[in-house]
Amino acid sequence: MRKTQKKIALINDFSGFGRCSLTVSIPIISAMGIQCCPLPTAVLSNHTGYEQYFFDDYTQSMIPYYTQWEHLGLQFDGIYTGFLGSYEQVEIVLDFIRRFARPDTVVIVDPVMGDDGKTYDTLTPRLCRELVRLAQRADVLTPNVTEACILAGVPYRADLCSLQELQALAETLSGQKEKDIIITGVEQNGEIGTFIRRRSGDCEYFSQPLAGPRRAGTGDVFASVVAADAVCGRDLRNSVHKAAAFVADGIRLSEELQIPPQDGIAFEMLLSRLIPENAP
Ligand code: PXL
Repeated sequence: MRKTQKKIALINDFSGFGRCSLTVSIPIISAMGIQCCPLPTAVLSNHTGYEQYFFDDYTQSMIPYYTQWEHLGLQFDGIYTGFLGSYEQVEIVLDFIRRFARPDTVVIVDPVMGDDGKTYDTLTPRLCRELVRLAQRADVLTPNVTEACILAGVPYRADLCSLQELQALAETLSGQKEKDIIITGVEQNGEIGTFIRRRSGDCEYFSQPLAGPRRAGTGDVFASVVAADAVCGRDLRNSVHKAAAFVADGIRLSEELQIPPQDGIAFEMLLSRLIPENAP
């Protein structure tokens, strides 16, 4: 059979420091053998978890930017969306999907909204409502517990971790369109868990010991591994285990290197682990 390479559009912000969004997704997904085509939503000096940051909203540039891609006749095997800089960007992303997705294109939506029960600075109520709409379009949805609660319209609780509650949350999120839902960052008894609800309705939960304190960009590292595997049609369960193990190893290494939690996961030295065994 002829060898081909998959291509993914990454709709996310470019933060120059702090290891999140594009600076995490591009190296990880590239190491997994996929061609990455970034469409920036904003340019930041550093992510919004720091006290101060420069923020340049890219809303007005996105359509002219991808119109050129249309002239090039581009189509994508995957479209992965993360941090959006304004509520208007949701309609832009939905337009992008209409223009660049084939029927078999996998749409991965990481609904970047907040963590630990708190929302990020840039999440306005309007953006929040629009992200609920975008989440409905996903084939693969990767919220953390905070984001899952916001999307489902239920109050966040740090101890929201029973299987019944997670199942009910995921069921609400599955909405009208079948999708795989992965709820990350379920913390209980010193473990960190992941709840999976497949598009078939089958559910699964697994957890592993906490590798260290929470870090910035963890969700981006996790979703990048899952997105790369989803585009390649790999089994969801395996890729979720792979992503969780990679995040845990990254957290352990970052602790060893004494990297401040705000500066993200030092994944760079671990990238070679993600290169597929059958790589040329
Ligand atoms: O990791 C999520 C994320 C992405 N992009 C920006 C952020 C954050 C979290 O703080 O600030 C700009």
